[in-house]
Amino acid sequence: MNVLALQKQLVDYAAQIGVDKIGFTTAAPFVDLKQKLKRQQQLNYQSGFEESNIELRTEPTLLLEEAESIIAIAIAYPSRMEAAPSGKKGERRGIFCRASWGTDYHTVLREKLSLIEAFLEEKLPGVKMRSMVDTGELSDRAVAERAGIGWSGKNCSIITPEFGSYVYLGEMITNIPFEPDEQMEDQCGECRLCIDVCPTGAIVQAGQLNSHKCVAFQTQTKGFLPDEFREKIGNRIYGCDTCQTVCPKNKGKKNWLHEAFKPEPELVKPLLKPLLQISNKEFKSQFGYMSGSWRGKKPIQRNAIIALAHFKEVDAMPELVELLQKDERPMIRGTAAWAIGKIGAEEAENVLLQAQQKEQDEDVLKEIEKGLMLIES
Ligand code: B12
Ligand code: SF4
Ligand code: SF4
Repeated sequence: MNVLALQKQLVDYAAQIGVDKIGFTTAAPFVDLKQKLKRQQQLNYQSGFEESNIELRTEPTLLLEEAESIIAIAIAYPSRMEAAPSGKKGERRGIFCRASWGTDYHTVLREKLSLIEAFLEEKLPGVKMRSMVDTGELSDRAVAERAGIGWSGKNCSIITPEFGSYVYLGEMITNIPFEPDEQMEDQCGECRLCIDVCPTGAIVQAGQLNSHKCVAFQTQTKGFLPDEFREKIGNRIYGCDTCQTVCPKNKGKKNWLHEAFKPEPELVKPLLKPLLQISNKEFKSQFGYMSGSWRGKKPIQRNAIIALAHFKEVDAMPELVELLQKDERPMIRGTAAWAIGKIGAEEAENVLLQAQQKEQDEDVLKEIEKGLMLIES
């Protein structure tokens, strides 16, 4: 079959199955990215969530021997929700970032890529394909950039003229020599809003992130949240959208296109207090379908405690005291101790002094100490 004709049919088919944007690039090595990744590794700016083998990340033929091209797909996700509940005293709420609204995007994009695989298999039996979304070796952004899906913004995101940066990315390496698309021109221009508003200064320079400083990364770690981020995280309990919400290229992009990503307001802006006592089973059944649940309930609970401290939510004292006295996890006891000190309610000092007598864990004792110092200050 004529490759150009097949490419045209594929573009039409992708639109039919709800792929918002499709682009094509060659399977040539990602030479610039290789250098960037090496530099990021040297500087210890990598998050640790990405594939660590730089060769695999930048040489598609190592992933599919006969690789000729890469098909890049983008699916838009909503930036606003209808009927967002607002928090108030006694009923404070946290927020999951937009990339966790609705059904886990890995599921949705993998489904689309499977449909494309079946389509190509039917047209060209025996075709070689390898698909990936987020957890694969390739850099989804570098592929999308080279396939003309969007430009690489100073906030690190791939920005499309149609949907802004609120797009998920995925790709498929194939042995079909599809015609590559043109890379898009940078459209950030002189703007640098994202760099200036980032709460932790994580964007070191245009397009370069120190992941360890990024709130989105910090909300996903499982240990104690380093002190320097406790004031910055606010009520974010998973991810961070600040460098996208300020972006002028996202203005007016509601992207209400896919039912699957429609957020459940009570889940993406959940009440914080009930999160402190949620069981594993309840967490899984309520939040398990969202991408933001991938690290389990522990980081979410830790962030919820910090968010309550951020609001100085005196009403949460009984729940926090219970965590400090009874929770089996030192990180949760310690974070609760810090939060109690930060809220500084009437009983805070006594509660912390009592806990100091009983506590055996050194890390928790340090947090109790910090809590006591916060009350004094
Ligand atoms: C690890 C990871 C993270 C880490 C590190 C992010 C980062 N910027 O590197 C953390 C946990 C912080 C993170 C956060 C987020 N992530 Co993330 N993440 C990834 C993952 C798994 C790998 C990214 C990676 O390799 N980074 C290393 C850097 C060096 O490479 P890169 O960003 O891929 O490539 C670009 C840079 O090199 C850039 N670049 C341009 N100029 C310059 C200059 C210099 C000096 C350097 C070093 C680089 C550079 O050009 C490349 C192409 O754009 C990808 C999925 C995947 N497999 O690719 C998703 C992915 C990048 N994440 C995604 C999303 C949605 C997010 C969040 C928005 C989620 C949220 N709301 O909290 C934030 C955004 C934070 C941010 N400002 O980047 C989407 C991005 C979609 C898009 N439109 O761009 C991806 C593609 C997942 C997906 N399949 O949809 N993420
Ligand atoms: S996601 Fe948040 S912390 Fe990370 S770079 Fe963007 S604004 Fe900064
Ligand atoms: S805020 Fe400005 S500089 Fe940052 S990504 Fe958007 S357009 Fe580019």
